[in-house]
Amino acid sequence: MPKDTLTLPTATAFADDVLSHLRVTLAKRASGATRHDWRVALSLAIRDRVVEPWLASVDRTYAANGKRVYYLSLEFLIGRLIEDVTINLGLEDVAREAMESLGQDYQSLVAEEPDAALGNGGLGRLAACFMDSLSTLGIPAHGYGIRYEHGLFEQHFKGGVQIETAEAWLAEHHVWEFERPEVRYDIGFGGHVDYDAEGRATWHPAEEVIAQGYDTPTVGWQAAWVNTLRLWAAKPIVHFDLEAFNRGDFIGATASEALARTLSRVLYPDDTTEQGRTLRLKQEYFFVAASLRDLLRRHLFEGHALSELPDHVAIQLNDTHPALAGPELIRLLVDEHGMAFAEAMRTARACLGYTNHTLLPEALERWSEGLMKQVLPRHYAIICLLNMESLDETGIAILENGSVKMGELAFFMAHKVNGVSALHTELVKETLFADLHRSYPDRIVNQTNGVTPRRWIHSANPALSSLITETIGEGWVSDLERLRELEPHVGTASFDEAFAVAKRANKARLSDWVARETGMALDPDAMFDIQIKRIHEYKRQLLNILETVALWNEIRDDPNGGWTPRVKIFGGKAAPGYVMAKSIIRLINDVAETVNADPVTRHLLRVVYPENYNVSMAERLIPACDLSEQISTAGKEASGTGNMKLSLNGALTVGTLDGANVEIREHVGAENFFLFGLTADEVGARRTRPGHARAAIEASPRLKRVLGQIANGLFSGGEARYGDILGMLWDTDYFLVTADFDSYYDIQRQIDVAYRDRAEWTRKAALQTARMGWFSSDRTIAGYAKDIWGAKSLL
Ligand code: 26Q
Repeated sequence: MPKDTLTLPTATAFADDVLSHLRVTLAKRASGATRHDWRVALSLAIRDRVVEPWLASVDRTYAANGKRVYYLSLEFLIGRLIEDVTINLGLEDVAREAMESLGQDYQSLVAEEPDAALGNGGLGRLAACFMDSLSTLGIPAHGYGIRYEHGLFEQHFKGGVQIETAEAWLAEHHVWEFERPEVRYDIGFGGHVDYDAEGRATWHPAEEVIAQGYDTPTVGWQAAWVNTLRLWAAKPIVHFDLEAFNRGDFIGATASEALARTLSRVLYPDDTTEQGRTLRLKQEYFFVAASLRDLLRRHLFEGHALSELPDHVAIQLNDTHPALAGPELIRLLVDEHGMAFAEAMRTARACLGYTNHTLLPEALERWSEGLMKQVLPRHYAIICLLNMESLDETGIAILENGSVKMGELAFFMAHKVNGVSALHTELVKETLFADLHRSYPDRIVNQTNGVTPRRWIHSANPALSSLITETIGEGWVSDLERLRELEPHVGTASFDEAFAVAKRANKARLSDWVARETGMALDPDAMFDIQIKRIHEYKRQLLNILETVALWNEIRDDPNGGWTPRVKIFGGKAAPGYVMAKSIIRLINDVAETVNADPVTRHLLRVVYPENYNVSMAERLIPACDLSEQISTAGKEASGTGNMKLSLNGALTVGTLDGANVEIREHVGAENFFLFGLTADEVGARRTRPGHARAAIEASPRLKRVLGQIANGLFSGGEARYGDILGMLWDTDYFLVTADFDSYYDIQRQIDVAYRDRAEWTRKAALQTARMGWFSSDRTIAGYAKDIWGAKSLL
């Protein structure tokens, strides 16, 4: 890597770069510049320094003539970029000083950048961490996705109820992307298929749009390598059909425009609404088709034969959302390049890998055969052939009851299928794909998730990061297992005190923010107990808030009982169509209002639920956490990645034996993990016991009292507002909130006691950081590269 690109400019030189962009790019004088102008000029000055290492990485990739990784994902939950890129460039001190010299507050400018929220949650954020690690490891890679005009909706609370408004990150110029007007592909939909005398198929789509590429560089640690995130925007095929317009055909003139405008308009917040499902299928095909054509063009441009595709191309499918890549790659090879079907199938399979992220039946994608045939007639025919191949090879169908099972399709078309934690992978083998696993016993592998240390500790937690560097030196940011070197220091007075000071400072900083945002004053010495993630029944925010009410009751019964002061912090959005999740949000807000107003308990218990949880809020909350809530029904959380970020930053976990919690507990030590609840096996057995929920409530006076208070409207001004939640808990309780309640309440009281021994708690907290190094996404990506992709680092 050309070292000179990392040579840092002086603050004066960098300030000149910023001023130059202000004048030359934005045509503004410093005297007339808005804060937005300053931020754009700063970003461009930073971006300038990415270009050389980026071009150098491209050159080296072509020269090496090896394998490229293509990560296909409908979501990339990136967050803000100024700080991320600055830190990877080692430029943060220079940039800060330069902006101060220009009379601008660097920190607040950085905080005004809108989040790129092109994802819903874990799956999307994982894709962003993976891009970071691919670059840090120097593995040539492209991320491919959609350039949504509107990312995940913004969440507001009105009377405690979630209201959604459109997010508009592209409303202002997005400085990090490079528009590529020359990278365009026509993408077709609908129509019919013709066959010639040799049985060769030609698809004649009824409508077409253009996919146009926009590239964002993804900068690795110290800019030693830079990869590309290429996002596709839909554009109309003809800007305007003047002829049709002149004929008076005003509708026809805009048909392609209408489709193009909607295709990349908005990120789907979930799969709970039937509405707009056709559009979702079109989005999936749109970005898969553009990406495959792009990578085939590159492959052929390099002079390789199509039979060599698997030597140069590894395509990873982030869940089934891009599973049409299988049939589309076969279509391109057979229909457009004349390859025989059997060879095309073998070739495609050798390129493809599929990552499963969920066992929840409702989250498994199925498309009706009718819709598939209508939107993608040629692909439907190919899927029918694959269905026959699958039945022949394994006896397992891809088509069932009139629908295309995307999981089975992805599995059949991939040479490797992976789960995202050890437990999840075993459950994938035993349940979801048990039959397929018997037919292909070597296909399923595990790759436990990880998180990028650059964003999730080095950048988000400067206080802890400095302490680590002072203690073990540089190097740990790109080699996180070196955190183990902290262990001999843990338990020494000087290190533990410094660790406690850093945590206390982070909590004070969060308290200031909460005061600004909500007007509520928090005590930074209270335990900060945090649950941040999408709101879902299986994640059991309900269990947490019911326990909060039970605790409130006990404190009121005995206000001088030596209670440990706690702040319960919630963050997360519910899918707009997910009625029960929205009800849970309202209950949390209702409980917060009552509890926070109680003069008897307010110094001992607070409930905080800031609006609009996103990546940037996560970066604020995670460094300030004492207790991390990972309390999903065992067997339901595929992995979790928030659990890793919180523990890495020195939070202790209260959790079930679910997802990656199992492995986190193994790494940090069982004595440093607060375990409770039924195991995945026990959950299965309990659920089938008739009347299990009613029996559990009757057996727990504490829980019954809480449910009675909710039923009586104690938190809703006397109004019966929560019949849905109460009915669900008494009669079904699929996620076993009632079964785990007592176990959860009891462990929380043990946690209260543990927190009061401040020295011992700090020691355990520091051990988390020292022992969590394995959960770096660098380790995860190295695993994919070795076990699935056969890809090499070019560093
Ligand atoms: C499907 C069909 C139609 C519309 C939307 C969807 C859809 C969208 C997003 C289905 C699923 C998702 C997201 C899933 C997800 O985030 N899963 C999480 O992935 C993380 C990374 O592996 C894991 O850590 C989490 O455990 C898992 O829940």
